[in-house]
Amino acid sequence: DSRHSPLWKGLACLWALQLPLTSAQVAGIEKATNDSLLWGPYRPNLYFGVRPRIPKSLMGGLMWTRVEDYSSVQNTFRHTCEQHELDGYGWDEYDVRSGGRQTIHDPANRIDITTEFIKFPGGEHGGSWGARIKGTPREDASPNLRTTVLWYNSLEGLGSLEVQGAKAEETGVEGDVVLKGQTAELGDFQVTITEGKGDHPLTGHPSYDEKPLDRTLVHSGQVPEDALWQVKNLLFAHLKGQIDQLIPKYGEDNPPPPAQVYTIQHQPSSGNIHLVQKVFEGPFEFDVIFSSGSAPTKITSEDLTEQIDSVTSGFSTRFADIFKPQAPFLKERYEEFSKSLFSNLIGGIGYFYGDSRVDRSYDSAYEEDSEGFWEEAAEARGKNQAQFEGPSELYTSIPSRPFFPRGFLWDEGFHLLPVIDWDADLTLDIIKSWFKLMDEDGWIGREQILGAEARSKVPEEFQVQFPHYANPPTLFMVITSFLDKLDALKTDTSNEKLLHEKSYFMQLSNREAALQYLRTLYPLLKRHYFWFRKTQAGDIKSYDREAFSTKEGYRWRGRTPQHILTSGLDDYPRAQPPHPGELHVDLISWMGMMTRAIKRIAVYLGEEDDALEFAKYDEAITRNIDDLHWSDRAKTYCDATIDDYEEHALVCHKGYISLFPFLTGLVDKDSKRLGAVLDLIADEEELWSPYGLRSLSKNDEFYHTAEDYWRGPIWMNMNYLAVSQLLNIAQHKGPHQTRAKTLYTELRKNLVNTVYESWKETGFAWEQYNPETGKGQRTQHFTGWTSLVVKIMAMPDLSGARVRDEL
Ligand code: 6A9
Repeated sequence: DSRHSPLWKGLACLWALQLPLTSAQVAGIEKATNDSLLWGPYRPNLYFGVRPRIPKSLMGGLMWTRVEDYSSVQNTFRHTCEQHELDGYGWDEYDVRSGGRQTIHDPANRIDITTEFIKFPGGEHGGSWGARIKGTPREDASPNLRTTVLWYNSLEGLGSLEVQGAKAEETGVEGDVVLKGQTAELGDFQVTITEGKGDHPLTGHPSYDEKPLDRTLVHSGQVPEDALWQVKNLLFAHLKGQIDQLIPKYGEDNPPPPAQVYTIQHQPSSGNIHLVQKVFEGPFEFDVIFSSGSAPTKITSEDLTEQIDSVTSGFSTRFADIFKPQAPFLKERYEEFSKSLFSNLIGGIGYFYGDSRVDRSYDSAYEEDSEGFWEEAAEARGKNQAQFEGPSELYTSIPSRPFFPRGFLWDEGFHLLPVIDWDADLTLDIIKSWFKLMDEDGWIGREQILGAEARSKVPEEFQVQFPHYANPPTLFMVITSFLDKLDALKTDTSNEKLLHEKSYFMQLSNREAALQYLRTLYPLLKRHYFWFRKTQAGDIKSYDREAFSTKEGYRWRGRTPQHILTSGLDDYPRAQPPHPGELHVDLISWMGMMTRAIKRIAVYLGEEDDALEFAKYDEAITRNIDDLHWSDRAKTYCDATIDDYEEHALVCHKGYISLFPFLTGLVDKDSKRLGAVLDLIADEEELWSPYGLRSLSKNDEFYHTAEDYWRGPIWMNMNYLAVSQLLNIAQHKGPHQTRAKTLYTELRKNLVNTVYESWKETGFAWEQYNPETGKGQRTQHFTGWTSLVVKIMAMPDLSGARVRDEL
């Protein structure tokens, strides 16, 4: 386990002494950090797919199906994650540095598959890894369940890959299959697909002599690079060719059994794709081992066995230290649940590379400054002025493996809040990756659909990104969390929790390294910040003088009458009809959060002039949130617009939007508005439900109407912000402390129960939860921000109960 290697130990000592590192030591740290992140299941759109963080390189993937009849195979051949075909799957345990275990429950194929993935550091090229693939027939499987399993490796870019030793004249490979390869980044390497364990069907059919199923079949090919990701189509085309030969040979009356029919032709050679097929009867197990040529030793199956145990126990200890669920969630089952959610979040991290579509026409309709602007903008979008840009790369976690296996900007800020507690260096790397996507103006695209494989999942009309459209700047919350950790370490070096985490906290454990990181990032953060200020500025001429003088008012660009997708709360009700003089209270709140974050970094870096400038904006934003957005009548924060009389009018739809100043930390514990905010939260006729806070008040005319996406259902990202703010108020003396404590305790319990109950019942985390029943709904296996319950469970119990009602 890399954490116990001498390098890590040495670093821990240096940390303890707080010695400044030499530049050679820093380089060593960086190499170790990068190396341990090179490989991973970074193709999260697949049930199991491995690749390095290299644009064009070696990829691997797994496919399987039951082969007991001729017809079902087409529908049960597993490769890409799809909704509603499995009874639950995902990582039970996963750590990006060392590996973990995934289980897949596949009822139609009557089998459970586990994929264990383990990393082995060493050598000059990012180390080696091993994967153990196991199949266990389910209870309803026939005793001789027949399963076809394929592992494939493909190679993009320069380099070579070829099968060692195997001959096309033979009927298949006995023993292990070995692929030898070489690329500039990976050096020389070898991939071994072991013979493994398990019985093979003895079909008795004459075709068996041609292809005895106790041999491993290998088919190598050379295909255009852009076809490589469509490996299942390639396979099906090839299988069809095989079937077309087999059936006439043996006649309709005596066809070979399906297990025989659905086999590839044994044709091992060199090429950019290699399919390796095994056919099993009953349970099975085999390993795929990638050995880096420059690593000191070759990895064996025994090494893999040993490491699987050590990684598992290491994970559990560390998990308990960092995320141990607090009362009332003390039963074992909550820890298992928490581990699974967190592992799926971190095991869902992917590396994406490819071109993307952007409309940089700067069409004048995109100024959105006239009445009816949304119609003109829609027309401009319809002109298809998008171009291909890039290719670019992105290292990110994703909202959902089956449905949205790609990067989403504002989702990522939420994903990284648990991740930074576990691995700060990883988190900082992901943030860097996102900021590398920023253009010269300071824009980052909301949805990152990189490459043809990613695009294949998105209807044409949603593929294009627009450089005047924003999305909430949640990455700044993560940077704030990083600063919190730096501060905590400075004042409390004995903090057990932080000490345990430190081996993954190079940037934290060395102040110089942290400063260097922030210094490099700071200009990018500034550019992004000023891009927001400029492009999303509101037109506040018509509002009152005081507010006007500071100009702090903001409007999301890209709205239509029914949607503001850019805000992230797609169909939440807003002013009608849209107006260019509209001001959005969620956006000014995000601007406030972002201003405070960047101000804090400026202070940290000694950028005093900047800090003063940001302090000015901070003050003005805080004031304008009240001046422009507080409704005395509705006793809540509201969007603003210009009404028929050309006057400032508030548009109040109570729900998440009304809470935004509070959710982003801008309502102080002593604020005279806080009481009303808590009233709204606590009111069962409005936002409070036994399952969490509703996105829209039950009393709102649009509650539960139309798409009903952000019009009532319960979302974990917003609830996480609410419960965090309640905790903050509950922990400090103030007029609302006691009430905040009660609300915090209840909300925390409700949220955890909701996600837990649905998970227990369905095997999945969900995109949102029904406000009437608490049931998970919309996207299944939504392991993105729903995983925030991991942090919610780890929050302190403030109930003060001495004898607890344990759940
Ligand atoms: C459209 C359909 C196969 C919608 O979690 C990602 C986003 C959030 O950022 C946003 O706040 N989700 C939320 O309102 C999902 C968006 C998916 C758009 C994909 C194409 C794919 O069809």
